[in-house]
Amino acid sequence: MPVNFLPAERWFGRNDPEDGAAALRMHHLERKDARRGLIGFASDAGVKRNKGRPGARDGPAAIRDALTNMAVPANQPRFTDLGDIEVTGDDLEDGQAALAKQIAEAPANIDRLIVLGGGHETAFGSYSGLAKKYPGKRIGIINLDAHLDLRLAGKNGASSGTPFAQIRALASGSFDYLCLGVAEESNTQALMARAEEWNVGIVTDHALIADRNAAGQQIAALIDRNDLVYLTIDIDVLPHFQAPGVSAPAARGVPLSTIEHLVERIISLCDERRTALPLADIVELSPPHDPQGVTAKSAALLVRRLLCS
Ligand SMILES: [Mn+2]
Repeated sequence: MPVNFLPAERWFGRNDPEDGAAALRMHHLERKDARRGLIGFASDAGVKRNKGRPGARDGPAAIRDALTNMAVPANQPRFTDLGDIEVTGDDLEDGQAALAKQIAEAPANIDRLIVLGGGHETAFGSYSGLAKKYPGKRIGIINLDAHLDLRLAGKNGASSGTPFAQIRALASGSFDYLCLGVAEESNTQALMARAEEWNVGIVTDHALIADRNAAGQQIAALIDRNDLVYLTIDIDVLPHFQAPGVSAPAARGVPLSTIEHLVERIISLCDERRTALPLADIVELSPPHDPQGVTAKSAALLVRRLLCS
């Protein structure tokens, strides 16, 4: 079977009963019928087609491992682990379709689902599922990424570099895309010109390093003009010392504290303006290139923030 569905394994981790009932860690929150959900997309197909170094397939397991023992803040919602979609070969399109189906058919009580990638090809499955689940709703996309990922599918087909061009084709007239953390040297002039032609909002890594609120107005405007926000985080937006384990490490990058601030701002602005944030994903973690587990920990911090708010 080229695309497999792997049911969730039991969560386990450290227990500190001597510290009392409030000594909760993330693994204590996992149960059925919760408000928050996790699903993995264990795929290397998109990164391989994009000529990157493989390893993203092991991302979901590594993020769960890094998350399990993190401490839980007060009054936290529970979460449900929905298991993994596993793409074993080059069956990217079938894998994306399977992910979209799981998202569209996720239990109705889940108000926010976090997808653990996989390469950035995860995003096409994520968006497709969200669009299927909420037909007719205006979906605004916020991508935290060094790369625009707006390349056109060439003879090798879709990849981890093409998801937002594919999403635009699917969304036809309603494509609304804001990319935060764009690195000048990581995007050709062809992509920058395409972004301009397609009205893509861009805030560069330099702008966010100089002022962590540099994207504030663009984020607020996108949230105001849409019914739903889909947040996608490419962990290669971080500097190499906070995310060495990615297909393409960044020499500069936007610091984790700034990315955490952006995620927090997006969550709280969505709450304030009553725009839903039903779906987020975190992609491009490559555990074979992450011997110290730093990248997995950076990713898990962001997942925790999305689950615990
Ligand atoms: Mn990307």
